[in-house]
Amino acid sequence: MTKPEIICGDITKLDVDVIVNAANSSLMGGGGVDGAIHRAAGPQLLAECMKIAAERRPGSPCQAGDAVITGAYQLPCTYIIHTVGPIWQGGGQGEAEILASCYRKSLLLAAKTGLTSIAFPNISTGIYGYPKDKAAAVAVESVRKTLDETPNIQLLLFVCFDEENYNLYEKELKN
Ligand code: AR6
Repeated sequence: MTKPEIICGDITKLDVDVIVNAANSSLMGGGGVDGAIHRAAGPQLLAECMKIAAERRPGSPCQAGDAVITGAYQLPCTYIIHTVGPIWQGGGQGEAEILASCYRKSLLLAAKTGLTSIAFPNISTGIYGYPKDKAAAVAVESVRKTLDETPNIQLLLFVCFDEENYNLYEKELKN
């Protein structure tokens, strides 16, 4: 079975089949990794997101824990999966289940699309305030469980933007 790997760096630079975006429910872009992805992909990405949003639930086109796929336009990868992580509210509002669902649904969507390589950022650990140690544990557990069901996925990267996250993932993956 594929073993998740970790790297440090900017997810927008990766030449994998699909990178995952830590988006918000509007799918209209934002700060953090979402802003970096939209800037690097170019305005056609927002145009596709607007089209998807118009076809889905008004006001909240992508619920927390859900995932949608688009093209990647100017990025070196081929697709982008946009998933919406939970906003940390202390841990009693189902945050762990929602975060696990982001990783699981993104991976299943990549596999269903026939893709073989995927890169994840550390969803919810920036603007959404999820404690990094807890988020790393949820992410690793969720992808390990889901990889059993996605034999076509040959490369899964956790892309860490800071050393703290890199060290936390390194520890989790050793367990
Ligand atoms: N490559 C890889 N990781 C990155 C990059 C990058 N280029 N830039 C930031 N990160 P965040 P969230 C890391 O805040 O917490 C947006 O406004 C960052 O260091 O991007 O899920 C959305 O529209 C952190 O570890 O996403 C939502 O409104 C991780 O990516 C909201 O932020 C996630 O941080 C989502 O918040």
